[in-house]
Amino acid sequence: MIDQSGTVPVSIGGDHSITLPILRAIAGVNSRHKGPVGVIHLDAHVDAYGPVAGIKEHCGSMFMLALEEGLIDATRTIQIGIRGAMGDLRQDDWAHDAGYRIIEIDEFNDIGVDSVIAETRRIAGDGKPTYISWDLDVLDPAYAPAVADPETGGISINEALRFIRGLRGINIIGADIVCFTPHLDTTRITALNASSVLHEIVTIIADRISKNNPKK
Ligand SMILES: [Mn+2]
Repeated sequence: MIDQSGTVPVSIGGDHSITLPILRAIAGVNSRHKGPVGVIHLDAHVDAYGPVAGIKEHCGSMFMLALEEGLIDATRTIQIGIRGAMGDLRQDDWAHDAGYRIIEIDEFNDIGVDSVIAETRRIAGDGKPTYISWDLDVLDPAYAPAVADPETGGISINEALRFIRGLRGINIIGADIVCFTPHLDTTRITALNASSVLHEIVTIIADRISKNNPKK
């Protein structure tokens, strides 16, 4: 019902498992957008992992299950900032085999944020429904130490904000900002940067809506 009303859901907080029920609500065949959507996924981890301790739905499986459930379009899904410790040398194989465009942190640094923006716009497509899922651990712990799974060597907040501004015009149908752990945020820098990411995302959504609905 909320989806049918035309709502663009933007959430902040929670762990990454919240993405799957959001996508079920706004991206399934019964949704307003009627079928698989594109995803712009910022994260240190691909989160396309299989069951853990026998549990299928967990905070690192949503980009496996969402594709299996027909909620997302693999050819329109891009994962950016991937890095971090390998618990299993094959842990990212499923995401690669699925056909997601994966920009690991070394490629990000090699090509620079403007080229990452261009590649993201190419994958997302013009005017097509696209969801943003933003794990705060894509940021370097210098900018976001209070996250669930911190990984060194991430992007800067300046790169993050520039990246989001570069997405202006894309048809963003919803977004989440996840994995903030407030009790660890002793300096409040994570909250400051998370709210800045939120502000930029909401701004590009509002910009597109206002341009599509000009005042008479
Ligand atoms: Mn992560």
